Amino acid sequence: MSSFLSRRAWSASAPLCLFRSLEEKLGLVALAIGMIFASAQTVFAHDMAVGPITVSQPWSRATPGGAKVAGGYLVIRNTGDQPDRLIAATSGISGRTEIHEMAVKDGIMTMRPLADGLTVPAKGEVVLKPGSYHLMFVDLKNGLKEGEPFKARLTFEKAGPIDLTFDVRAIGASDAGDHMGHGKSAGH
Ligand SMILES: [Cu+2]
Repeated sequence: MSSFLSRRAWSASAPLCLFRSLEEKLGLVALAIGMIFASAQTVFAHDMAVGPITVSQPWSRATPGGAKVAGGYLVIRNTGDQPDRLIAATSGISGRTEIHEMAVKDGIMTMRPLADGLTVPAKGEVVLKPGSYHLMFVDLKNGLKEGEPFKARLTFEKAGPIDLTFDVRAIGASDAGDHMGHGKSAGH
């Protein structure tokens, strides 16, 4: 820090061209830092768009040994004037991929497949998250490991297919409602 301050003091008394050169260097450093952050966001966010539909932050979590199901979470935004509908999902990691909702029934949190898909309102969004709407990867071929992303495809009734990369977070990236609901679903 002290060397930086003395350098600033030195350059202030130096010819203008030297001072400008230092400013340009600082500017380049700032640009480089900005580019690192921008590319990091691109790598981690995995936002994808098709038509008026944008899907952001797809994530799942690592599964304990022998687990046969995993949840998938993301945000779907629709900037269009018409509602659209998520009608199907597929992934290489599972035998099938379902669209689920969770609800309290007779005081117990349960989940069920949405036979008609999930509507995304015009100029609106739907959040798939633990304890709420989610994708369910059923009949997992291998366990999911933290830090090992996987690909999946969502299909919208109007916008069509959209390919996504899901980040896999730690097993602990969970909430109680979600965990309980999956435990109850012996049918899976
Ligand atoms: Cu489910």
